[in-house]
Amino acid sequence: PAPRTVLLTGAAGGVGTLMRDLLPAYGYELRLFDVAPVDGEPDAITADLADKAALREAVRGVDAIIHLAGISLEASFDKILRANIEGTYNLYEAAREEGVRRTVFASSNHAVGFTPRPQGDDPLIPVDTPRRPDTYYGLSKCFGEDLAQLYWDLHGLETVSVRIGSCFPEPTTVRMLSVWMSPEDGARLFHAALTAENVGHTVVYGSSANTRLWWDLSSARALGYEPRDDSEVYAAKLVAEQGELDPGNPEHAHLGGAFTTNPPRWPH
Ligand code: NAI
Ligand code: 15L
Repeated sequence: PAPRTVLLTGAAGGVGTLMRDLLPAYGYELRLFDVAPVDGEPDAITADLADKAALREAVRGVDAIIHLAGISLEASFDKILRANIEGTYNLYEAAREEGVRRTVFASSNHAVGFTPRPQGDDPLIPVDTPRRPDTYYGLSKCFGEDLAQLYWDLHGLETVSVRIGSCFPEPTTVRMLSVWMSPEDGARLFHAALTAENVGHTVVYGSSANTRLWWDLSSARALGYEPRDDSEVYAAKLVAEQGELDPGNPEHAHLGGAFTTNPPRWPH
């Protein structure tokens, strides 16, 4: 049966807030989890991914998990280790103990951020391109994908790892014209990832059907995902303001953009 009750970790964050608005229309009842309070949601669970007892209680009885919580930019290895590596392990252990059989893991393009970006007629980047993390942050997403594979092979827990490009209401840079995932397409993709059958551990890129796309969406489409948005409607304005990407600029040479040169840092 299709999942109905879904634990949303990272519910207070940017993507979490967008998905709280969009996913209920697909019929999901969301249980919310975040270390930060969730605005206007007194029933949200306020706890850290380090709190194993809170996690165990949070996953009890849910049909599936969307795991967004964690540090979403570059930070010291110690911080990444605690929140993203140990935190994701703690969540999967809780899911195993409570028998939650499907997770959607928010991976990131930064797991493969040092992959040269396609130019001209170059082929799109496939999901099985070698991992080339651009930061400790990207490295933690590689760990999450491998943990998901292990928990499928060893314990039969299924995961769709979504290497999200940039999920924001609108693209704000020329790079984002290639990697943008509209919030509405994000909800379509998470819904497909929650409901597709026999996913084992599947890795997909998460973006809209952008004219300037850099990677191959076929594994996402195979789940039933049909993106409807294309960032190209924002292209004229952004290119007029910022110019086209300069292939001679190291920041623009790889998928990860500024994460490969001067990564934005977690402020907390
Ligand atoms: P965000 O930084 O806005 O939200 C992350 C949330 O996780 C925050 O509300 C924070 O309080 C919570 N959190 C952090 N550490 C925690 C811990 N130890 N225990 C419990 N909660 C904790 O990030 P955003 O943009 O919403 O991203 C969500 C997820 O998607 C992240 O895992 C991020 O790495 C991933 N992602 C997002 C992309 C995007 O375009 N927004 C692109 C690629 C991946
Ligand atoms: C990410 O992984 C970050 O969490 C998000 O804030 C954006 O920077 C995004 O990648 C991106 O590559 O634009």
